[in-house]
Amino acid sequence: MSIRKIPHPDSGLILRDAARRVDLSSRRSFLRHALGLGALTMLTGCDVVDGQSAEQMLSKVSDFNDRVQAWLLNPQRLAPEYPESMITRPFPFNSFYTPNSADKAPRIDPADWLLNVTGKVENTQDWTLERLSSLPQFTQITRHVCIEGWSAIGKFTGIRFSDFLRAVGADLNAKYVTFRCDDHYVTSIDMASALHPQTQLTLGFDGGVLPREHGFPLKLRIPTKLGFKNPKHIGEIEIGDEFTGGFWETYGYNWFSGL
Ligand SMILES: Nc1nc2c(c(=O)[nH]1)N[C@H]1C(S)=C(S)[C@@H](COP(=O)(O)O)O[C@H]1N2
Ligand SMILES: [Mo]
Repeated sequence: MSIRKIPHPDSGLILRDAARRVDLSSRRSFLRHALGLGALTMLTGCDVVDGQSAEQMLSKVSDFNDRVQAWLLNPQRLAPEYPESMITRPFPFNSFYTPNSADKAPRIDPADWLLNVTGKVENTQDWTLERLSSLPQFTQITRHVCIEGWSAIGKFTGIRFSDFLRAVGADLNAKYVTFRCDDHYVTSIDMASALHPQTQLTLGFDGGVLPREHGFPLKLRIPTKLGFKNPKHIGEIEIGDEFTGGFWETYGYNWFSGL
């Protein structure tokens, strides 16, 4: 099956049409409805570009259904990782503000920048970029899937978010982690997803410093969730039990949006 970087803009319709023709059990159609196209793309590694690739994607899900089910039910399930040769360059830019232009991304002076940690944590001391950069880091190459119909593979370097939560003495039994960004974007995730081993507090991109348009100085890279659950330019991380939702979530996007 060919892997294309930019899915067809009509991929949702193509997939639905193909699903009508492919005979799926109710369990499989549950998977299809519960996951949606973005998650199916992450799961199967294929993008829908035409009717044939949509059918191939669905039959791939059917063929490996039991494996997929086991994977779905495993709280430690991993998003696929990719070789260097598959990195998408240039990596697309996206934002909630209009015009949707990288020129509008906030300009942050690293010397002035502080990360606030609030809510159910033992240590609410602010983090400078220097102190944050001294924590151990790892690199992973994963696919970012945007709900608007594109996906791209990128290389991200940063701190395992579970290590950061432990470093600040976060209450790991709290329900939610909320991210407030310096362009006023907001999103939040559940604690299980926050503790997932691939969830990363990202400082580096493609071997260099995280570029301004991709979230300088700090973003959350969470490859088990859709693109809008990956906040850029993070200024505050809050741990708490109150549901805080997020920007796109108030427009009806599914809050969990992940695997
Ligand atoms: N602060 C902030 N984070 C954000 C957004 C945004 O507008 N502001 N857009 C989200 C969406 S919808 C996507 S697809 C990705 C885009 O990230 P990129 O520009 O690095 O590709 O960022 C997500 N995080
Ligand atoms: Mo997105």
